[in-house]
Amino acid sequence: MGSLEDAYRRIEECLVDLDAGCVEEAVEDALKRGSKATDIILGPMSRAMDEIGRLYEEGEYFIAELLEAAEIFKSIMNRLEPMLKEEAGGGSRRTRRDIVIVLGTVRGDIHDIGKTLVKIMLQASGYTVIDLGVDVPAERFADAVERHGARIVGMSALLTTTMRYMRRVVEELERRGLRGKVYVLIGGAPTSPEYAEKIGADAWARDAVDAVRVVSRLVGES
Ligand code: B1M
Repeated sequence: MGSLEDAYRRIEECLVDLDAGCVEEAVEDALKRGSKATDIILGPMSRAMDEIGRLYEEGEYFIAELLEAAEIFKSIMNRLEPMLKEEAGGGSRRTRRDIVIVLGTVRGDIHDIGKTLVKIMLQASGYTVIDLGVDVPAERFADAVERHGARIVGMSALLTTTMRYMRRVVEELERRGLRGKVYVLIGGAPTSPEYAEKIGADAWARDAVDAVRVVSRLVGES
């Protein structure tokens, strides 16, 4: 038996233990108990990744464990993707395909789980997302903005060392006379609203759900 809270606790524990089968079972259990997919991903799954990061810092886990955790996270994200999309799209089937968002993890950084979640949610909300992947240099961001006539550039960074590169992208957009044409949105654990302001970005989003809210505000739909 047990409650939804128990299922969430199990998801977190099983992911920290890197037990893929156990995570899958606990996720199915949480769904049966009525959980939203978004709550699973942004709740216990993300908390487990924070704990895994802490264990890495303490020298208990190594890169191999981080990679394993990332694989488990991605397989659950794939399993839940249709539900995540349904939840992000809500009842509205409004199409905003003409609004293009260029998205990527900045140069030097290969963390892609958070960025992929942001992509899933934005696509589900009807936007066209051009995903440039990871380790993206400023020139590629700017090229994509020009080529696709993007309204928004979304940058992700998970490292304190790579978040600095976001400023370089803003500068490249300025250099090409594009800065007035696009909004710049940033996100990722080490970033903050203050940091966004400091580097001349327009907005910061805490997570993938918040990113949808912020984009909608930027393009004047809410
Ligand atoms: Co790395 N790593 N990692 N890692 N890793 C962190 C980030 C770290 C915090 C772990 C730790 O020490 N506690 C630490 C960074 C320390 C720091 O700079 N402050 C770290 C380190 C040090 C490193 C390496 C340097 C280790 C090494 O090689 N010595 C190395 C760097 C590689 C590189 O990028 N050049 C490295 C490598 C890796 C792996 C490749 C092994 C793997 C990533 C695999 C992959 O992504 N495909 C990995 C992992 C898994 C992590 C942790 C454990 C988990 C990251 C994750 O996926 N979280 C991470 C610890 C942690 O995050 N607490 C850690 C889940 C995901 C859903 O959350 O990505 O935060 P997140 O995204 C959120 C929000 O941040 C936000 O929304 C998302 C959804 O809610 N968001 C946005 C993100 N982008 C957004 C964009 C937006 C809006 C919101 O708009 C555009």
